[in-house]
Amino acid sequence: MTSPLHRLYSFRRCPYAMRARLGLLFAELPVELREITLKNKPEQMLAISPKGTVPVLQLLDGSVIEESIEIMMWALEQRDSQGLLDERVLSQANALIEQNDNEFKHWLDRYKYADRHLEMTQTEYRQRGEVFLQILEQLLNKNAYLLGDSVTIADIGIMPFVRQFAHVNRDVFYGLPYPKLQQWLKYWLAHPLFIQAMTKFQPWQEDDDVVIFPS
Ligand SMILES: N[C@@H](CCC(=O)N[C@@H](CS)C(=O)NCC(=O)O)C(=O)O
Repeated sequence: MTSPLHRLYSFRRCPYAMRARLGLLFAELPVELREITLKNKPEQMLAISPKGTVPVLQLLDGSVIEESIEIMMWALEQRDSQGLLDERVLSQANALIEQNDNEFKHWLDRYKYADRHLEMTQTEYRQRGEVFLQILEQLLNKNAYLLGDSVTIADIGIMPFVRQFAHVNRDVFYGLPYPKLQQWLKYWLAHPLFIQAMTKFQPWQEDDDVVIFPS
């Protein structure tokens, strides 16, 4: 008999869910994973988190964490052998993640779906997004990671969104004058924990056996 685990509702391609999975992996905290599709959310997930976004972490004590940043924080508060929550940079990390989620994500969505937002051209949307990329490039000019010589919550919290931006058009992205950021992204794309975070799972169905992540 294996003991029960905390349960994560996740969606492989969602950048918020990616950061939550990365947080759990860095915390070395296995969970029961329920892969969902956004078009067909399980009623069990909606019952505990009616706002209907992923990721959602249901703890064994029944409490629910339904914001990706809080899932990362909670996981790393359990175990943080690599110091991702380094107190010296935590407020800076939070500010950078907030800027990612509030400003950069706004322009990223419009850059990605420019055909649905005709107020500006795709190039203009990309350039608005690049303001944040320039901030990241400046930080990476100083250090290998965003906030110093070692990984922090800022790197794993922001990386999935830069990946999404890059993947709108890889040729364009790798042609931009952000060599440090390009190197940083490539490092993360090849990182064993990111590769693990991107494992494919079939959408969960009620009668399925428990899926453990990482498997
Ligand atoms: N603030 C939330 C945002 C999560 C979010 O928006 N996730 C998207 C998928 S990437 C979602 O579930 N959207 C609901 C939908 O499209 O129905 C968090 O950080 O966890």
